Amino acid sequence: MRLLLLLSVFDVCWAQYDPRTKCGRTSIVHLFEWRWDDIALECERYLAPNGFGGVQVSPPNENAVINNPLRPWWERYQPVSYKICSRSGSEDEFRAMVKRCNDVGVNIYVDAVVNHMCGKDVSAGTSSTCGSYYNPGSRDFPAVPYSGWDFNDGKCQTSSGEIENYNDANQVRDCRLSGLLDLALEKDYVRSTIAAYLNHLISIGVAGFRIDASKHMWPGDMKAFLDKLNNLNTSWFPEGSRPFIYQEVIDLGGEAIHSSDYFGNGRVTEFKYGAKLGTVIRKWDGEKMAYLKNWGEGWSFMPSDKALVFVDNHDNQRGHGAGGASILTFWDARLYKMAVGFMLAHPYGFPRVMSSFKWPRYFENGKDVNDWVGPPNDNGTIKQVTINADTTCGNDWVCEHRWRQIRNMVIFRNVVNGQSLTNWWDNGSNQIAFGRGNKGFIVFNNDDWALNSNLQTGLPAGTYCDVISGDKSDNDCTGIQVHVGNDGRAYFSICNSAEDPFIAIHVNAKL
Ligand code: QV4
Ligand code: CA
Repeated sequence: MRLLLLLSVFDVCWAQYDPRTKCGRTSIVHLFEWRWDDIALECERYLAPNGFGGVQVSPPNENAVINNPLRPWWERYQPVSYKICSRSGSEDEFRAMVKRCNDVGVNIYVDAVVNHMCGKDVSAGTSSTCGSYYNPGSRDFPAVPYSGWDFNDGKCQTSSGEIENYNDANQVRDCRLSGLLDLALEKDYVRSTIAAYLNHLISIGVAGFRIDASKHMWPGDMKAFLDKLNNLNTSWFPEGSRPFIYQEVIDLGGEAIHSSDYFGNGRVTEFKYGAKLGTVIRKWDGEKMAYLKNWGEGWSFMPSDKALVFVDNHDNQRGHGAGGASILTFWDARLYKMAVGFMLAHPYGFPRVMSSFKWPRYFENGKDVNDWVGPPNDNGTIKQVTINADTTCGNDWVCEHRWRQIRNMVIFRNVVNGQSLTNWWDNGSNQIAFGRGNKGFIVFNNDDWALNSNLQTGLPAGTYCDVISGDKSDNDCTGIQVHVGNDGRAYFSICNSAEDPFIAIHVNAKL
């Protein structure tokens, strides 16, 4: 009995760090700006069958309609109310999506924008996704309701009222981030209002939250509203399940705010991950893949069980937020697949795969002047995600998560779940290989010459299908075959000019 009690306590204390994915699924995908109806379809037709654990959805609450520039993606980070009513759909459509995804074991995580409301200079009126009236000038948001009492104006010590110095923790939390009206989260009324919004989503069936701009809220204030959250809906989650929490905190070092300040509330986004991995795979600054041998805490990242990791996100794939020029995105497809493949094969952190839309990138003086462009749309209505005969997406949806190399590495991560990193090999340069116990093995060639090596895979003898160049279908491989001998060794040959210069095999892709 005592053991059971201990286990239950253990589970509770790890609860907010646990994504609570079903059936050993080990990653989530950010379906950025997708409509609720399309996400429901994707859960049923693609994400569940291919072992994705969940979806991060764009903010579902009512936001300001910005017309200059015309309907930018970032208008969804300017709340007007907590009504579930946005360009992705209505509350009914949101409810239907959550039910359909939960019913096939794909969790829904909501992007919660609760540090602020809309920009201070947005015009008053009813230009909002649900028609609610609001007046930023007088801090009046009757559809919540919030009034002047609920904002930080009096507390911020800078003359502009904006964050001016990221080395002053008080400014970072109590002043406006880019003119966004900053909520007074020390007030119980504000904490309770936010908790009510999140509890409404929990009652619908969501599994957890990405907390936007966490860096700009005091950890204690966040804990105050997080402690007010209900357990997850028992229609889909075990009794006593706590919502999964991951906090957006950009900490590349050198600032007053540290990721570790937020560890008590849940996981934290590790922005060093994508910035460093991009540098290594681009072979900038003398970095090389052989240095990935101690990837993770060895690179001064946060503890693995606190980290939410990703190669790129919706901000830094277009120059917003942090990560800089080294960030790899779908625009750099060949290197990007290697980076995402490495992330999904390596045991560090809990990974989020980015799924983007294409926009008309146009650089002037090194800056993409179209970084604001919103999702594919017809006169403001977000376009459907159409699926082509070759399973790729149409209507300018990139669907990286449907790229064979990425989809198969999501499956690889599920197959090797729980297995430690083994059999590391490298050539001292940019050819590396490693296994995950006796379940999977991966080899990369990022040098400018061929890789021809006989390596210890740790896998049982047999013929394996490479899941990067193809799939196992029926009892054949559509791509490269790898023959593992009784000694666990196999010969790998990867030409540096290969379309995808990496090979991955696992026990569920064995003939
Ligand atoms: C401008 C000026 C302000 C001025 C204001 C007057 O910059 O100085 O006071 O006008 O109204 C948009 C515009 C921005 C404009 C602002 C309105 O781009 O120019 O301010 O609206 O106030 C996204 C975009 C922002 C966008 C914001 C709100 O990235 O460009 O601002 O949405 O629409 C830091 C944070 C981190 C943050 C990151 C981008 O630590 O938390 O910056 N990342 C998250 C989200 C991100 C979102 C926000 C936070 C804000 O991932 O997508 O910003 O919710 O690193
Ligand atoms: Ca704040």
